[in-house]
Amino acid sequence: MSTLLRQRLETLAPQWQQQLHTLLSQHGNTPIADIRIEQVIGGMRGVPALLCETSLVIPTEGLRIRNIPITEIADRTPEAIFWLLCTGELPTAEEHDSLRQALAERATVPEYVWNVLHALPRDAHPMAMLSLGLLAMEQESAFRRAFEEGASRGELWKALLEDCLTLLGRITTLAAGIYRIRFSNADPILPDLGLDWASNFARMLGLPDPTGQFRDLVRLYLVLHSDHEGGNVSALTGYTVASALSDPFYALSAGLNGLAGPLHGLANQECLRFLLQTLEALGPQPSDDVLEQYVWNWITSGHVIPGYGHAVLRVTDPRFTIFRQFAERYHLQHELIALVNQLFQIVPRVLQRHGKAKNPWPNVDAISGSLLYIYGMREFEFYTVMFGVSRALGICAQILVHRILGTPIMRPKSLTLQELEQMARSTVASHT
Ligand code: HAX
Repeated sequence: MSTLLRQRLETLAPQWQQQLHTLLSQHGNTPIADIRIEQVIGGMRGVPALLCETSLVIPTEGLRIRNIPITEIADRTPEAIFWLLCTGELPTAEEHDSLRQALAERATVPEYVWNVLHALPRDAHPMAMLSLGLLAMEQESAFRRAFEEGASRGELWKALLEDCLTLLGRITTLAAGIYRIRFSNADPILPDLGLDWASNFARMLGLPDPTGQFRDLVRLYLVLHSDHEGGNVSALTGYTVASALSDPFYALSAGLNGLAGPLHGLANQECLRFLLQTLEALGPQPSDDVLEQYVWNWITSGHVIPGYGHAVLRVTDPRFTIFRQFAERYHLQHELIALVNQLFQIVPRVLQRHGKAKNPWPNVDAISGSLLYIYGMREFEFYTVMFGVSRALGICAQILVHRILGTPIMRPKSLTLQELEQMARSTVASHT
């Protein structure tokens, strides 16, 4: 057990609970928003209806983790980010090392999990393998055991933290093992308990990395994808499942199932497919005019441009910019990076001309897959697993904070189309 993280949270928990209690007792009935019918039907877009302490996405700026812009902490380790997500503070060196050690101690994946994965069809999707591998370990849940043994509601978060550390400790070994089983028919590489989370993950993937640049990319990747406030499909799913007091194994597995959708985490896989198809169709270094026409044809034939647009962001995703800076720093000369940069000049203009997408700018997926590809990870069905390993940090931190705050089971009110029509009529009548 990372006693330091638990100790810090034991100090912070009463302060957060008091803050929540005061807000509810003073303003519990204060309305904060009107909701339009198009929002009810449109995936609750823009409805401020969720509590999320770990991060927020400012439409005109991008991700902030615990109110720190991602651009200021992109050089940190995933351990530091997880500590920050959970506590709202960056860890001291001692705290950081205790968390690193706690994750390393838990990095061994039990044999029965590998047996489950080996029993799957050869062409199982790596995301299905990841989700299943996590779920297979559910019977080890400390949270479920604590609940069954009658732990008080106020104490449950401690067992939940224990599960989160188990899940995070193991997920890198599991994901790297899936990469090797699925694509090379090779055995998983055992974790090196002396390494940090990202270095171990990079090492267990087994790709050649003579310069250490791939390890640096993996570390950055794990930091940048860790959290994106509470309303995205994976975080919201994880939170919803955990709100029923289903344990973190269920919640994380469910959240990652949502990440596996092409409009969400699978977009990086789709994005790379799009880039490679474009290169195949047009050859390297197409002219701007040729590329613009190609993009236009792509959109007008009913496809989306993967890696562009966002439900919340209205500017270039800073995580895209950070990845571009990584490519510049390491002088990556590759036709994919050239195409990513050329598309960045062209796609926003085309999307604006097309006139549908509310945000014509690139999101993180517009480049992330290209970097993995250049460093030798060519199996783009695996890219969402990379994303999932990172997003596990955010999902775990979010459900942990919710359990500390003791928020109740999720239960928004749903409405039928007929009820909405009636509500619309009575609102219109009251205004005339
Ligand atoms: N290319 C073409 N059309 C696009 C588009 C794109 N990149 N982005 C949005 N549009 C279209 C939508 O399909 C929609 O068309 P319809 O009205 O015909 O359905 C219209 O523009 C309005 O959409 P929006 O309000 O701007 O966007 P949404 O909030 O509905 O959806 C998405 C946001 C990210 C799903 C969307 O922009 C998209 O499909 N982008 C491509 C896929 C992608 O990059 N997904 C990853 C997003 C980041 C993420 O979650 N990563 O995990």
